[in-house]
Amino acid sequence: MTHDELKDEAVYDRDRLERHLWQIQRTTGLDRRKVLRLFASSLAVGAAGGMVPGSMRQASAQQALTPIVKPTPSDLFYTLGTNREMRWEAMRGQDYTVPNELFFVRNHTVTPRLAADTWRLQIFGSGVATPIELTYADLLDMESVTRTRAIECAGNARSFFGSQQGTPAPGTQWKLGAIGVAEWEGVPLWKVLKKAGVKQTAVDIMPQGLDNPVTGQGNVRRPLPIEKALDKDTLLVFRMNGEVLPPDHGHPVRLLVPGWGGISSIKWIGSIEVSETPLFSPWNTTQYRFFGPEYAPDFPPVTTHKVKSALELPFPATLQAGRNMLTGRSWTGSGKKIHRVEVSFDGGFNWVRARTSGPDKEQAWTRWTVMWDAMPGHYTVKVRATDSDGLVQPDSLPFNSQGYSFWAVVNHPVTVNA
Ligand SMILES: Nc1nc2c(c(=O)[nH]1)N[C@H]1C(S)=C(S)[C@@H](COP(=O)(O)O)O[C@H]1N2
Ligand SMILES: [Mo]
Repeated sequence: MTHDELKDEAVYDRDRLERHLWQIQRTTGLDRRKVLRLFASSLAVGAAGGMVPGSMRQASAQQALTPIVKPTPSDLFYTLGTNREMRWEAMRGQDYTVPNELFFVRNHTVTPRLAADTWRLQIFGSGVATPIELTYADLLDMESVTRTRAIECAGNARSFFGSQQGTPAPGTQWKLGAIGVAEWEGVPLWKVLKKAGVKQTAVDIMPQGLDNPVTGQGNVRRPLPIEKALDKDTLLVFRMNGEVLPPDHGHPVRLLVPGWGGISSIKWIGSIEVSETPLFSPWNTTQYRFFGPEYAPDFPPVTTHKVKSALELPFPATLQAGRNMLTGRSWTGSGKKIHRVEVSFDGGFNWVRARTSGPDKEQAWTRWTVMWDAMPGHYTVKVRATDSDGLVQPDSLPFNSQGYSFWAVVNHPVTVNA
C-alpha cells in the first residue's frame, strides 16, 4: 500500500466509526461520552480511557482479533462463531432499512480484504458463447438499478427447533436476527451474462466467492438455476445503503438473489460458471437441502423463504406494567406482501391485529405496532403473520436435520414488572 492509500484507509475507517457511533447514540439514547466508553471496551485494542481508534495501526490491530472488519459491539450483535447476529431490539426506531453498521454478518471463514481496482469477474462455461472478464470499472460503466430487498440466512431462527420443539439442529444457533433489508445498487446479472452470449440451453450458473476456501469443501459456491439467474432483480451489487459495499458484505461485488436463502447471495464474487448441464457443490448437495422424514424424498434444496415475524425487543424482554407500544416487522420470501399481522399475549388463545404502516416492499418487510396494556407477570408473546398468498405462520414445523427455514410462530418471553 502507498502512503496515500493508507491515509485513505484510515479516513475511511474513521468515517465508518463516526457513522457507527451516531447509530449507537440513536438506538440507545446514550450520550456520546457513554457511547465512546462502551465502544472502547468492546474493541479490546488497548485503547485506554475511551480513546477512539483512528489510525491504520489500530484498525489492523482490531482486525487481527476478529475475522470481521466492522465493529460489532455486543449491544448491537450476538457473536456466534464466525458470524454476527443483529439484535432485534437495536432495530426499534430505525428506518425501513438496516444500517450497514447493524447488518448481520454470515461468514463461512473470514472477511477478505479485496481491492476494487484489481478485482476481476470471470464468466465461463459451456453455457456461454464467449468467456469474458469484467473489471470493476466495466461494471460501474453499465446501467445500474437500485432495489430495497432482504437478505436472510436460510438458518435464521434455527435455535427455535431446539428451544421450542425439543429437537435441536446443529449449526449456527440464530434467533431471528440473521436477516437485514438494505438498498442495494448493482447491475442486473442478466445484462452481464448477455455480454458473454448466454445460451438458450444453459441450465445452471455457479457463482463463486474469493474468500478463503472452507476446509474440505473449497470456495463458497452455490449453483443457481438459470431462470433465477436471469430474473430482473438478481443483481451484481456494488453499493449498499448508498455506501460502497463494505468489506464484510462482499466488497467489491456480491450477488443479490432476492427472496432466496442468503447462501445464494455470494459475497466477494470472483467467477460465474454457466453450464448446459446441472451443477453441484457441497452447498446444494450435502447442505442447504431439507433432510427429514416429513420432507419430499428427493430432499428439496433451500430456495424461497416463507413468512416470518420479529418483535423489536430483547430476547427475553423486560417491560414496565402499563401501556407499552410494541413494534416489529414481518416479511415473506415467497409471497408478494404481508397481508395481516396478529399478536397474542396469552400464549395463543386470543389474537389482536397489529397496525402495519409504511412501505411493504416485495421481498423486503413491513413494519407494525401493537399497543399492549400489560399487567405484571410472565408472558409468552406470539406474533403471527399471513402473506398475500395466504401463507400463515404455523405453531410448529416438521424437523429437518440441518435446521433450515424455521418459520413457525416464535414464543417471545416477556416479564412485566410492577
Ligand atoms: N463468498 C461467500 N458468500 C457468502 C457467504 C460466505 O461465507 N462466503 N455466506 C452466505 C450466507 S450463508 C449468507 S446468509 C449471506 C450473508 O450475507 P451478509 O454477511 O452480508 O449478511 O452471504 C452468503 N454469501
Ligand atoms: Mo446463510
